[in-house]
Amino acid sequence: MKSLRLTIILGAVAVLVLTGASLAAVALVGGPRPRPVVTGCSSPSFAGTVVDVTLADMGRGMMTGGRMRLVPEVRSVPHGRVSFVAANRGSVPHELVVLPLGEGQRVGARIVGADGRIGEDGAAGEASASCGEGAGDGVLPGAESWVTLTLAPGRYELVCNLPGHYAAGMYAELTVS
Ligand SMILES: [Cu+2]
Repeated sequence: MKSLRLTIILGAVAVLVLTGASLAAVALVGGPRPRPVVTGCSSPSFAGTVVDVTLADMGRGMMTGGRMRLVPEVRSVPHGRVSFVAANRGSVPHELVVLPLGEGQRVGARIVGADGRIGEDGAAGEASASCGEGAGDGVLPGAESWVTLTLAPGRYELVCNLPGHYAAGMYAELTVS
């Protein structure tokens, strides 16, 4: 009897272990894939005007609903050479695109296409390379991207144009005086 009880206990332990292992396997294989996170990557230092831009979201699995943010550290800069440093503090890839604003045009008012993106015609430039300068495949969480542009006086809209991100709130105005 004693050995039978021991066998039952061992069997129960084995079932628990196997259940735990299969749950862990499901966590690894199924569900949202963990995004690569880059740490320790930062831009070089720039002479002249620098605009730090924070790219953020409210967490994994969130795509729309106005809960993504693009926040420049300053609202206005002098014209000429301006370096943008876009830091992704969110959990999904983001980017920074600099678009001129027309007379009377307001930020957040561009037409979003069926692909979830806005038009980028006339863009002054972008920072969308993880740990790099200029255009790329998107800035991974934890990474920075940077670009130096020569901007004429005017109003500009800073956006993230990954699908759905503009509609989710990733735009901000920057005045170049
Ligand atoms: Cu984004």
